Amino acid sequence: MIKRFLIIFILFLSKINSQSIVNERAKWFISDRFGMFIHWGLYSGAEGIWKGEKVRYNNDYAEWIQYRNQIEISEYLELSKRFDWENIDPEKWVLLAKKAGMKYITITAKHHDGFALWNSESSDYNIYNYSNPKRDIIKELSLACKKHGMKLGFYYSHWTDWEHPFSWDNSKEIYWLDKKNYNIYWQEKVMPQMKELLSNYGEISLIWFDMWLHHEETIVSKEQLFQLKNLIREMQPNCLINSRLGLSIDEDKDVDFRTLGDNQLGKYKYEYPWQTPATVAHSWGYNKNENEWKSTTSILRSLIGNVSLNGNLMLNIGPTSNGSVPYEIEKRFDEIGNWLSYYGKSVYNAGAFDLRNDLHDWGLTTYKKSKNGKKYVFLNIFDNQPGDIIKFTGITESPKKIKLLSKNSKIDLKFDFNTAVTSIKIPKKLPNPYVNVVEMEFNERPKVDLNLVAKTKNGGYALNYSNAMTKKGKSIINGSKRFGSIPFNIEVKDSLILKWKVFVEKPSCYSIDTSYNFQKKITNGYLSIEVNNEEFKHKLEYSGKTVGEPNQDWMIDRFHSFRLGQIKFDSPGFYFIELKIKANPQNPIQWQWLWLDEVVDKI
Ligand code: JFZ
Repeated sequence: MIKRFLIIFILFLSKINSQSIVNERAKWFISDRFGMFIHWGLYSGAEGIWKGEKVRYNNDYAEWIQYRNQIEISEYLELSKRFDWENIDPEKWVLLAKKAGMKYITITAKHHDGFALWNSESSDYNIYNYSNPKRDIIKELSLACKKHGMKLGFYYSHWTDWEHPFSWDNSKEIYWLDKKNYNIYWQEKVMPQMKELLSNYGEISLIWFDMWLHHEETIVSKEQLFQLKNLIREMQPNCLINSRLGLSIDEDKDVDFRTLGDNQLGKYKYEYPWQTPATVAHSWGYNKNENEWKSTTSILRSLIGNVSLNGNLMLNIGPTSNGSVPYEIEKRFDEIGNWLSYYGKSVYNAGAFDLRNDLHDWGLTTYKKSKNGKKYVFLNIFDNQPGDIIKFTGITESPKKIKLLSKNSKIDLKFDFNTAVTSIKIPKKLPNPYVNVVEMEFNERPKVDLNLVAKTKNGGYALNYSNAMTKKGKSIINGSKRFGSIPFNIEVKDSLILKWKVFVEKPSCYSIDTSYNFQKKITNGYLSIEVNNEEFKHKLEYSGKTVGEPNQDWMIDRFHSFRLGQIKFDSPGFYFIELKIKANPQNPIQWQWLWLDEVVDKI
């Protein structure tokens, strides 16, 4: 009896917390970290061009060409004749994913055009009827995935469908919107097709829905979404569902992972699983005019960046009408896979470390508890010229070992631990051209000091609003404006007190600068800094004006750097730096940062 009560109680707790924790079925997802997205369909045959005209609209997604260029269905179907049905081989996509170090694949089983990539019983508008020889791409892909141990997921456009007469196809907004008819589409296409996808292709790891608005802003009803969701839970209880299903967290606490906007990388740490869908260039479907390819380095940084915040990356391929993948993608995927084969330890099964992920200027940190019980902190070094010594600030106990990961073997690195800073000696020439990885080993999750600001490579401390340990007083946060010519700043109309903590390794001397915009010439406003019981008082000065952009006539307030003085740290240790800003509502100050720069003896 008590046992049963306990179980119910635990279930209850897990229910109310479910949006903040990882669902049991999502455990693989947060361990895999890296997946492949495939956008492939009739649109791939158009290649981003229709009757000589490029896909319309500034955001020229090639898979939207039917809608953007207003193509009739009968003509759209003609695209199937451009496909090289003999040569298309989904197994190649799986092998490419494997080679790239990806652990799961999500394919557009049905995109917005409504065209199914399998032999669908509920809609003739499917690939089986328009290929020769007849193909069921989803079947073939599912078999290839099974063969190669790859997890498989389906993108399914539930909300939008440009084929079904009663579905919502964007244009119908103007002419008619009818919930009753829409439900016919739902019951005779969406539900049965989903049933097919969940019945005939083995284990499905995730369903990736694509409604980026809350259902109340659309024609889809909450009931319809629950009907769909319940079907998945019933038929494949282990299958993950993403947040673009269209229900809010209040309505459904049980979405398995959050989908960020397209190519939107993570900014914050979440415990809850999340993922960025990303492209190598711009379009998702194949677009032959694509010209801006992200570099291997940039993709690796995106992947590591997401992992350092507990997120995933699902990187897209848009194969062509002969099934091949653009060279630019293949090349990068090879390079990424090669990198992951040596450095994947810092990505797979890894996640955020306790310290702020942007604490250091050499790169980002990831953390992992290994199967052997050891705890690893990985320094993913983005800087190609980090110098002879890399400093890691914030861990307050000595690592057991530090190694540089490399292609051939791990190289033991000499290091020196001092209270809160570990100085690691690294080779002059680092082994990898993209991102290098240093591994610190601990027996237990290391203790940290969350308040510290790390010293930059060039010897200074950059102190700002976001890395302050405490903030008191009222202020307004102003994002950057006018193309960034007006920088991010903190507006103070009364008073603001910020405090930072640093660790100083040796007796040293620092100059102190601060940057702000202040537009009064006469004032009693001031700014003061207290370090080490010494106070520097600075009367706010008029910072002037400047022209926002050469040869343009817009004047902007000038943000200017002022020297406040010099400070001496006589002994190594922790120091607090406190900044007080005193202004008044008539004379506000827009403040940016403090910069403490080590004064090195001139040669
Ligand atoms: C959608 C699709 O329209 C697109 O074709 C592609 O499949 C992509 C992965 O998803 O596009 C979106 C969806 C959501 C956002 C932006 C584009 N969003 O939330 O920023």
